[in-house]
Amino acid sequence: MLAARTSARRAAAHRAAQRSQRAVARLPALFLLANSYHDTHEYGCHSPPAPKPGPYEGGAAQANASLLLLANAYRRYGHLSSNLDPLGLRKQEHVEELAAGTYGLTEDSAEFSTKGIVAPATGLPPTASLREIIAALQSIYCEKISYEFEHIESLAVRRWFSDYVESLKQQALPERSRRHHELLVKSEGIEQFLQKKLPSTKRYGLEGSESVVVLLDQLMYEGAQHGLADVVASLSHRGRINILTTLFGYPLDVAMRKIRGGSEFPDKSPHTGDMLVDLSGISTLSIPDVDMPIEVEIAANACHLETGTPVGMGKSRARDIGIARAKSNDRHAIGDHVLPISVHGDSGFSGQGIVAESLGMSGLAHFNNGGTIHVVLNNQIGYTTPASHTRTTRYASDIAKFANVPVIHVNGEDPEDAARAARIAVAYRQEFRRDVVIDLWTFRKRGHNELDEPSFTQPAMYRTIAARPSIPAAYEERLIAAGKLTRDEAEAVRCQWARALDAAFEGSASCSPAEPRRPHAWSLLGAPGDRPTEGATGVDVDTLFDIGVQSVAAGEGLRVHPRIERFHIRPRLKRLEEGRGIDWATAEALAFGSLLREGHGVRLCGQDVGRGTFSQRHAMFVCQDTERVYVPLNHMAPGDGARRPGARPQGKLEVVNSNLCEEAVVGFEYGMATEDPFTLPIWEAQFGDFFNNSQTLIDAYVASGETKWGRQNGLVLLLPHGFDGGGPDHSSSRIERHLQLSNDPASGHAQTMPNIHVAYPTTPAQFFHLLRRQQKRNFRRPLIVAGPKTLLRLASATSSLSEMGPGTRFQPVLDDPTIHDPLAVKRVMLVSGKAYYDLEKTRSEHPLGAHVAIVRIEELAPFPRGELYSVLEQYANATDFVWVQEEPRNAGAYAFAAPRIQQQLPPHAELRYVGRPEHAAVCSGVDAHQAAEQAQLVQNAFEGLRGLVADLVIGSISIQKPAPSPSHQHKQQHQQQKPDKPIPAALHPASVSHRWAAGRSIYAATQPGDR
Ligand SMILES: Cc1ncc(C[n+]2csc(CCOP(=O)(O)OP(=O)(O)O)c2C)c(N)n1
Repeated sequence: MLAARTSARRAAAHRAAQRSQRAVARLPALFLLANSYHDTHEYGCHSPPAPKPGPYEGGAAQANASLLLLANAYRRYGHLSSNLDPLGLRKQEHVEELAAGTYGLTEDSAEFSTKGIVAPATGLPPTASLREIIAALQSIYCEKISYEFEHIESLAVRRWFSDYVESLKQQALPERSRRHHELLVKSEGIEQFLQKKLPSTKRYGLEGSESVVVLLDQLMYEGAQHGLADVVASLSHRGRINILTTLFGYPLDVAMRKIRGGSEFPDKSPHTGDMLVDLSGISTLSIPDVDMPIEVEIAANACHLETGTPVGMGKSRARDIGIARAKSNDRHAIGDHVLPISVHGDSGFSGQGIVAESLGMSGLAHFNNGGTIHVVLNNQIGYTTPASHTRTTRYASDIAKFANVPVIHVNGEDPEDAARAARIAVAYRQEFRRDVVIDLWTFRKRGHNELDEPSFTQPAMYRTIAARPSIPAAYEERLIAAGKLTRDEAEAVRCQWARALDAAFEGSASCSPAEPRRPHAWSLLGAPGDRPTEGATGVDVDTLFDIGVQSVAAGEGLRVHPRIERFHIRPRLKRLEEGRGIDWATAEALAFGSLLREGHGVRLCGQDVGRGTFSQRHAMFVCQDTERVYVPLNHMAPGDGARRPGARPQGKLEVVNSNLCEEAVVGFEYGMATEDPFTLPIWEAQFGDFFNNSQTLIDAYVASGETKWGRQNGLVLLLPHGFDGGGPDHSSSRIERHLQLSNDPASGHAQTMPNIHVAYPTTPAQFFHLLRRQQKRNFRRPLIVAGPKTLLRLASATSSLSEMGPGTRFQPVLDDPTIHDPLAVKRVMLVSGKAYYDLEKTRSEHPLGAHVAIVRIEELAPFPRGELYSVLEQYANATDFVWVQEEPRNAGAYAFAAPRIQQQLPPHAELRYVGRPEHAAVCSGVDAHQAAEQAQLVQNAFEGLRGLVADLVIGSISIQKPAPSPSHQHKQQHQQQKPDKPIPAALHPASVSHRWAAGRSIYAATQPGDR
């Protein structure tokens, strides 16, 4: 009955797919839709339409062409003549282009019409003298705030910018000077307090740059005026502790506890914490003059400068989309809900390539977050290196210009100017949903840290700094002089803050930090410390069939490339029909599709992932007539589960063909992964080894983020791996490096909190389960997969649908399925990944093949001790255990796996190595050499079998029982838990052992001690 229903459903699904393909063939190109995949709001890329310039009011300007040239020169070059340096060391320049005479204009020229020359709201009358016009342009473009926007291609954007800033002077900004004053007092106060109490602590203080606190506060204020109640900020080290406590609500007592050497986590927390200058957190702020609470997350970041930039950008994108989803905001445009802010140092911003990478992708579909506001905290020095040596360019911010990003330069001397810069930046961001940079010029009062002596290297600069009042003090005096504040009021603010600091210092000795708050969606998963749970990941076979068919169903009117039809669609349908021969790409599609059906999202990102590096995936079809992009899995009919009460709506597959970049992209994906646990986040390297361009992100975020910061992430790194003639730099995903990141203890004790999974699966079904397991458990953990290349099309590397069916799950160790008599096995080959298929082929043709078991370790970290033990114990007569790998000995999994395997072997057995010797390059770049090496290593793996098999007979004659070695005791305990199982002979030292000759192993029957 069931079988009949199943086959009827299969037939129906198949017919539907065929119908849709026939429909495609019939449809004339005329009916085809425009390409909308990349900019639909469901992927958060619904941006406002490209700006168009308004009508040109140039009638009068044409009459005054010289005057227009002058006005435009101010827009382009005004910044060169502006007053940006609070130290006064950088002098305002004389700029030829800003001289009226350059355009033949003289002081006594007649009155000019200002229409079409400057923005109407400049405050200039309709006609004005040259002197008045120049004065207005000077005050707009050449004072303590100036701009660079003339490099932007769009005339509409340039015109918007000049109109906005030319009108701003006339706008009465909301009076917030008391708020600015309070923040400056706090910012200065905490530095002075810490300098007095803990003078030997390196805090990388904010003195000299306090106005950044005002700037950030004003950004949030301005954002709130646009309805932005969420902020995701990434900060640099400079003044971080100051900014966190004075502005972002980080508990003062916890900060003091940390400064005094304590942890930012509760006492028994498993998290190890981070440096003082990398603290992070989530808080809800109540900001004066803002009538809604603001949710702020300071994203966790590593000390590696600027690596937090793309992380924050990714996080804010995921949060923005998440909020829109939660609010069922169908008209959501990216950036509607979240204000992303990124604070940088001047040397870091200009020096670190990841900044350019991040800016370069900021405007791309699938990476857009609605615009990040970048603040360059430009204290004009990096460590001991002056600005003149940190960059070739004039400004620290210059790198932003290549990405069409406008720059607002502002002198940090006057916090009111900083606030003004914030207003412009937020207005721009809201108008165009693009990044913008504020270059805030400040200084650094002390050394790089408080223990450094800055005058060793910058004596003149530091004489100037010592001679000037602090920025907060100077501002206070100005406010008092202007009658906006009394001395008593200023003193009251100071005293109140001093009391708070004293109390926090006292309290820091006994305070107990709370577990860090988690982004909202994470509360649906297990809390830290909860028991990890995970179950079977198999899926009903009919459902898989249905998903598989739909994964290649082209949309109406879409003409698929005939070769895709022939080599991808038809074979997939045929294999699904047969229920076997399922290849990797199909298994992957089944994993994706089943997760989507269950309400998870999937984001697949990397270079050319839509088609797949090896032209295997075709997750997106491109219409051959219109180039319309179509992702079949996003058009699946809902499954039965969708009808269940409370079922989540079907998820979406976001296929992200990224720009040619690894570091910032991995950072971005990590940021998204830490925000949204219900989207499977995958980054695929074009070839496995290209991951190492993003090594910092993998070391310091993906692999260690949970340990340091208590923030989980389930990022999957798919790294094509395998020695198949691709050359030294296309062959290895450097498994050894990922294994080195694993916290799996070599001691053999199970790790309660593994930090990453590293897998090298050999079948599509295993890959399917690995992907599904990521989402189907109550926690999230990174997964690094050494992925297939040649295996993608290897007929023997396929699976049946039933291997993905109900009750099935990922197997960390795959026993040899061909062994009928385990006691006949003399040699156990242990292998991970692709080499299995070479060995298996040789073994199947070898006359003594029945005496060799090939055991696959599919998951290397955490190391599957128990599973391996259970497999090995069957091979009671095996005396020869060989690790076989195609990587050189100084690479691959050998160094990691060998000691862990050794613990599972009989006491006198020693794991042998067969593989390439140590080598500097991954492998030979000469195809013939590489192929010969590969053949040789397989041959080596089968050497000496004859002698071993002879041992089988001798070994069965005499078996002695030795005293258990300490390393073997836990195995015996393991045995004791299963009293009815006979102790296998292989666990006792056989009377047979190996003898090693120079450089080569020889196998012979020997007595113990004869080695
Ligand atoms: C990738 C990286 N390289 C080097 C360092 C060491 N380092 C820490 S701060 C710093 C100077 C940073 O200067 P800048 O970006 O101008 O920030 P500032 O300290 O002046 O605020 C350096 C070189 C680092 N943390 N990360």
